[in-house]
Amino acid sequence: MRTQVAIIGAGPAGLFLAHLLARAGVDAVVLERRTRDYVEGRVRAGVLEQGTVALMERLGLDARLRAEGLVHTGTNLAYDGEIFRIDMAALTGGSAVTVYGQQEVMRDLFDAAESRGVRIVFEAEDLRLDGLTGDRPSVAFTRNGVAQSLACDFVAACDGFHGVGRASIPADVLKVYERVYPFGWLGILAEVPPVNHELIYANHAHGFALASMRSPTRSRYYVQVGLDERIEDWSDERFWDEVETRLGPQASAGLVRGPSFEKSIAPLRSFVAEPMRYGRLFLAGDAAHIVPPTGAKGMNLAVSDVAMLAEALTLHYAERDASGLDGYSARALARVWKAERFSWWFTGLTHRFPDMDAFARRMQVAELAYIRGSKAAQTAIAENYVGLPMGFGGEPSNR
Ligand code: RFL
Ligand code: PHB
Repeated sequence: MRTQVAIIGAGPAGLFLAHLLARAGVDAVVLERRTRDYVEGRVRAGVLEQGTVALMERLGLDARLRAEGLVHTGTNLAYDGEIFRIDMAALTGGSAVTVYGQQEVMRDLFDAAESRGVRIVFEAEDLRLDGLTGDRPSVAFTRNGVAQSLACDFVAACDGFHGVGRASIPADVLKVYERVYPFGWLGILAEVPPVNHELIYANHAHGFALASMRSPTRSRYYVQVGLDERIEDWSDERFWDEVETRLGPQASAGLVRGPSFEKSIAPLRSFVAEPMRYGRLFLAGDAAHIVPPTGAKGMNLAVSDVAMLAEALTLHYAERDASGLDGYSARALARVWKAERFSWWFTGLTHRFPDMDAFARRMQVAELAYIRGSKAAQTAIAENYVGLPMGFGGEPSNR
């Protein structure tokens, strides 16, 4: 088999890249280890930046998003029983985020794949990358026990944090920056109406809580838990009690409880690998960087990476101009680091750290009180939360 761009991984990074390349007439094949059902079934991101929405629109994949996505012009912070709203639209000249689950995004991308000529090979196992520093890289894999090889010009590693892409780069070439947080998020989905029409991020002495949603009838809640916590010890009742306590009486007024149908714990990490290129291999999305979910940035960063990578590959094939590919890593990382900073900062503002003393907690509360009274501070949050520019057309140009 031969193609121009071998894409490893059919998550958001891989599939957005495949659609962008198909639209530009660049030949690509996506190799995914799992099945479509598995990839689509993973409950993950919920908040789309305006740039991600703009990209869905550019690809003509926004019909369901427009019909079912929930546009949020504001978000809310709660602490010590108080709650206040950040009017993102007013502070950013009209920008907003859209609540539309990663599962829905994946479904839209998969549904349109065949008619757009996006080729995906599922259950491609034991993948190995060869010849990355030469002119003729290739990807070896097995499918149904049969060894296969895909020759290509470039490899795009969109294979997530545990993928083979980053692992194929010699350790002395990569510089890794990492912070592992001493807690995780326990999240549930429940078929109950959300407690509020917008998200609520809560800082409580017990720890962080987040009230989010997937639709007017489906809620997503998270509470910060220690890394030693076990899901079995969290009955629904215990979870709801904790959410109610942490949101506080004002924010939790009207909380509707119900049985959870998904419950999982995710650890929190900040991670960046530099550079995002090695020879003919390019890293994109979680393969190159991880953010704690507090800023709702992970999937959106995967999208901004591949928007830049698609542009660079298109320039290469259309005009034999390598400047985009040569500049990709630096350009992508410039945006990645800003999202890393916001996600790290917002995590520090809202979570309880094990080594926190009374002073440190007072500092958090003082910062929240300051934000509550400061338009400048709220503007800084709003412009980061709706998403810094992704660097392609179709976005509001107010930032
Ligand atoms: P993915 O989604 O991990 O996809 C990688 C794909 O590569 C495949 N793969 C391989 N295929 C072939 N051979 C191999 N050797 C392979 N190794 C791996 C995998 O099977 C998989 O299909 O990475 P990608 O595309 O970079 O996308 C990243 C996003 O999925 C991730 O950043 C977000 O889910 C993060 N995230 C959030 N992001 C947001 O933008 N907004 C949010 O509100 C948000 N909330 C969240 C989140 C992530 C969470 N968890 C569970 C980590 C909330 C949570 C709880
Ligand atoms: C979600 O709805 O899953 C969600 C929302 C906001 C975040 C993280 C996750 O910051």
